[in-house]
Amino acid sequence: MLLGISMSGIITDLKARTIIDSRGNPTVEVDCYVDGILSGRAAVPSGASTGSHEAVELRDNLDNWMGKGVNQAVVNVNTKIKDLLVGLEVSNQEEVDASMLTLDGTANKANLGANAILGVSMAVIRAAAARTKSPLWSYISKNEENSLPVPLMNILNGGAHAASNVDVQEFMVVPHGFDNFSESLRAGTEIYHSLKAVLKEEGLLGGVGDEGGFAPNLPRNEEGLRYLVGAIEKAGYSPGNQVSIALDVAAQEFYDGQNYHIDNRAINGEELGKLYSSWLDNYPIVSLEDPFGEDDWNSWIEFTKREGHRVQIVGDDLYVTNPSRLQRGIDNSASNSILIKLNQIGTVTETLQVIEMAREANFGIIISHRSGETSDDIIADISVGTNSGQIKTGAPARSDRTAKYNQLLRISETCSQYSRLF
Ligand code: 2PG
Ligand code: MG
Repeated sequence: MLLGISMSGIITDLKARTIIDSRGNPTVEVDCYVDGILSGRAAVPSGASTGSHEAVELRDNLDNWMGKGVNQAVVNVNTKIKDLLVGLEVSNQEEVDASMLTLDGTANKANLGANAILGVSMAVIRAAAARTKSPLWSYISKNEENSLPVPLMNILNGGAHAASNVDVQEFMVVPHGFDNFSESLRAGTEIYHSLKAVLKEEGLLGGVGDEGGFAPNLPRNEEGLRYLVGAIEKAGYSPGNQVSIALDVAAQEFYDGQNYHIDNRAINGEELGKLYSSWLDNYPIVSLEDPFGEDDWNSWIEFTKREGHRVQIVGDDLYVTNPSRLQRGIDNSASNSILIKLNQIGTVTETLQVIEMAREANFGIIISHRSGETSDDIIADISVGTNSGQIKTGAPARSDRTAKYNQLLRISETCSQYSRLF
């Protein structure tokens, strides 16, 4: 009780606005008021290599903002969603999310927009955690022993995230052989600087891609692997023992429904699988994301059967954080891991459910940013709170990426356990 007013934990207002993201595109930010006090704020990320099965990101398609305005999504929060949720208990996340799904009434959130719905869902869980005065990661946690995730750090960008000729979208370093998160982060950051020095020496240092990694033109995709190994060694670390490599091929981007166009060749799924096997033979690769197109299930199944024992095979565009697509993948052993992105499915509740489903199937779990990001760092707390073991959030450069790494450093002051993977 404060001045005779009962502090009930009720959502009293929601306020959305347009802000701009790391690529200069508009996105939705939402404030959640509880008992009249601003208690939670969240901003929604946005992808470039989006899977076609993702929930709908509502864009205005008008002349302004190059067609990418989110005014309708903002209006939806400030009118319909606000009317729906004001008066609900902020700690009842499942009811909040379920009410929005009912109001939307579509399978892919096309009506209100997944960007409107997710902004509210994230702001509400932040507000609920703030009311309990616990950090978000511990509010999410189910009283288990929580660990900091191993970072997958994207230091060389290609594909849809860069203007280069490189087909593979992300070349990441995975600093796994360290005792704690901060040492891993330091190693990954030193390797980022080593890579910069090597590329500069060879006259290959141009700009950076959307996720802060360097974006050189390379004669073949395999050269990216060679540069990463060189950068790991130059920074004084042992490739494979201390620091390994993860790739996000994002193969849908160069798949025409029949062939994959890579290294200036058109090859089928089987041949592409063989190319990956040769990379696995020659480089310390621990994780391979989206090696095939989002509906090329047969290639996924065949490759997982053949190589799943020696590498993490991660479905991103394949699963789009969607429980029915994940179920199909589990039933058919189409991969052994999943990438989790909140805005692919559109609510916190559904995201947490998909994480649990993946855990029960013994899948590896990576919580991920999008290529278009904001300073919102919720994925850091979600990765610790759900004990995902892995996080993918770009290069250790640019504030939109470092916001997440820096939040993990803060969390590590109270949660010192570290995942020992790979
Ligand atoms: C991915 C992501 C994030 P985008 O494919 O995994 O790195 O990219 O957000 O463009 O889909
Ligand atoms: Mg991906």
